[in-house]
Amino acid sequence: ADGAAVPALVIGSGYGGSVAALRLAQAGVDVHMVEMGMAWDTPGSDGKIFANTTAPDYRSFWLRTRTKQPLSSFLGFPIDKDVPRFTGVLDAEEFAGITVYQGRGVGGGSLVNGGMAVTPRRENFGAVLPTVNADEMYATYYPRANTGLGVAHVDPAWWESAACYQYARVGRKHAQRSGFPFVFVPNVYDWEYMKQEATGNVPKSALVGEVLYGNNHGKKTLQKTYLARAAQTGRVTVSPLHRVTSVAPAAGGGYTVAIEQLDTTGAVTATKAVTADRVFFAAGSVGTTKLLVKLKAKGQLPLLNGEIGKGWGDNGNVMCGRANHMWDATGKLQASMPTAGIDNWAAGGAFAEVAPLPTGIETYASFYLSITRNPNRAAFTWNAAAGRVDLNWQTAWKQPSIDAAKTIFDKINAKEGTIYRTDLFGGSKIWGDHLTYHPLGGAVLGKATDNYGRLHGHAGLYVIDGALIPGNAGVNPFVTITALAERNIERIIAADF
Ligand code: FAE
Repeated sequence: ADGAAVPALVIGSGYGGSVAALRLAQAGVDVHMVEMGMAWDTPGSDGKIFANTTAPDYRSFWLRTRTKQPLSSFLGFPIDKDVPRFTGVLDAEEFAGITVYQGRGVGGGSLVNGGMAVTPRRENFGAVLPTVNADEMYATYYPRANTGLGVAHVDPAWWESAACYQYARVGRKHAQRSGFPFVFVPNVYDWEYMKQEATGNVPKSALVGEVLYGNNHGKKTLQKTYLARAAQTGRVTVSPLHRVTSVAPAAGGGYTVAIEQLDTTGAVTATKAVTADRVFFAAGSVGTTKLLVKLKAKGQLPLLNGEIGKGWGDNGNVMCGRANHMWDATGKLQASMPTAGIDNWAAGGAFAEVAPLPTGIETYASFYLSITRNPNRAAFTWNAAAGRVDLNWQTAWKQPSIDAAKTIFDKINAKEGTIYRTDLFGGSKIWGDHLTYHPLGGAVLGKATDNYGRLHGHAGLYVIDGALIPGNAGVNPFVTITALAERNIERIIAADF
C-alpha cells in the first residue's frame, strides 16, 4: 500500500528475486515483492491459464498488438498475427539491434522458458564468473539450486522409445555420425507427468507443445518451487501488475521506491511510494540494468559507479534449422521440453540444444538453439531526448556465434547431404540472429557491485539476478543465476542483517 514501510523490497519475481525472497523470509525478514507482470493464477474463459504455442492469443505477449514469434515464418508463410494489447506473459523487447525475449509475471522467465536446467562444466566455470570461488559453487550452491528448482533427468529407457522424442533421437544420430558428443541435459519438467501425458491419463501440456506462452501443467515453475516455499513462511507478500519506476535515498534512511500499478491494458491506474530499508534489484538483466542506468543518469542514485550498464551479452544465442531427408522424420508429436544438446564447446565454441519444433505436423526439420562463445559486449545508456534506455548491440555482432554454430551444422550437413532451412526467419535467412532468450549482464558482479552483489555507492542496494553475469554462461543460464543468488543472499543475510 501507498506509504508502507518494509524491511526488504524485491523488484521482480524471477530466479534471483525468488531466491532472495525465500531466504530472507526464512531468516525472519518480512519481504515485499513487486512484479510488473500478472499473477498467472486464474484461468481464462477456455479454462486455461496460458495459451498454446501454436495459437497465441491476448495472453501471449506483453503489451503488443501483433505477435512477434521467434520464428517469423514457416514454409514461406508469415505466422505473426494481430492480438489485443494485454499484459501477456512473453515480452519481445526490441532494441536497435536485437529482440530480447523475457517472461513477465510472478515467476519471471520460469513461466515461458524451456526448463533446461544446466550446470556448466566445472572446467568452464572460471570463464563464467572469474571472481567466484568455484569450490564453494560446486560443493554447495549449485546443488542447493538444483534441489530448490526440482531439477531432474528424463528416464533414459522411456526417452529411447517415446514418440515425442523422435526429433531428439534424430538429433543424436546426426551428432554422433559427425563425431560430436551428444549430452543429456536435465530439466525442471515433471517427467512422471510427461509419461502420463503420453499415455493419455492427464491433461496434456508439453505434449501439445506448450512452452513459449506458458505451461498449464507439468513444468515446475518458480510458482511451484521457490515462490511456493516463500509463501509458506507467511513473511512474503507479492504485488503483481506493479512496476517499480524509481529508487532513491529516503530522508530518514533507507530508500523511497516509486511504483506504478497497471491494469491489463498496461495503463497506469495508481502511483504509490513505499520505503524500504533494503532493495534487491531482481528485474532481470534488462529490467535491472534499465532501472539502474536511468536512476544514475537522472540523479536519483548518483553514486552508482561507471560500470552500470556495461558488460551485456546475449549468451551467444543463435538459432537454425536443418532440412532432413524423408527417412529422417522428426515426428509430428514433439515434446516442448528439450532433453539434450550437441557439445562442441571446447573445439568450436558452441553448445547446440536440440530443440523441438512443435507444429503438430511432420516437418522433416531439425531445429537448434545454439549457445556460443561470443566476445561482443554491449552497453545500456540513458537517451535523455527520448526518455528511455538504449542498448548498442548490433546485429553484425552475432557473426562469431554463426561461425561457432557452423562448426557443428556445416559438418552435419556435409555428412548427411542435407541443407539449412531457409523458411523460418523471414526472407531466405538461415540464421536466427535477431534475438536472444538469454540476456545477461549490465550490472556485473565485482564491477558494478562487490563480489556478492552489493551495489557500489549506495549501501543497502543489491543486484541479485542475471544482470550480475558478464554476458555469457556457456550454457542455459537459470541454474547459474539461481546458484549465484543462493551464494550471495547467504552472505548478505549473515553480514548485513
Ligand atoms: P527474470 O526471470 O527475467 O525475472 C525478472 C522479473 O522482473 C520478470 O518477471 C519481470 O516482469 C520483472 N520486472 C522487470 N522490470 C520490472 C520493474 N521495473 N518492476 C517490477 N518488476 C519488473 O530474471 N534459461 C535456461 O536456463 N534454460 C532454458 O531452457 C531457458 N529457456 C528459455 C526460453 C525462453 C523463451 C526465454 C525467454 C528464456 C529462456 N531461458 C532459459 C532464460 C531464463 O528464463 C532467464 O535467464 C531467467 O529467467 C533470468 O532470471 P532473472 O532472475 O535474471
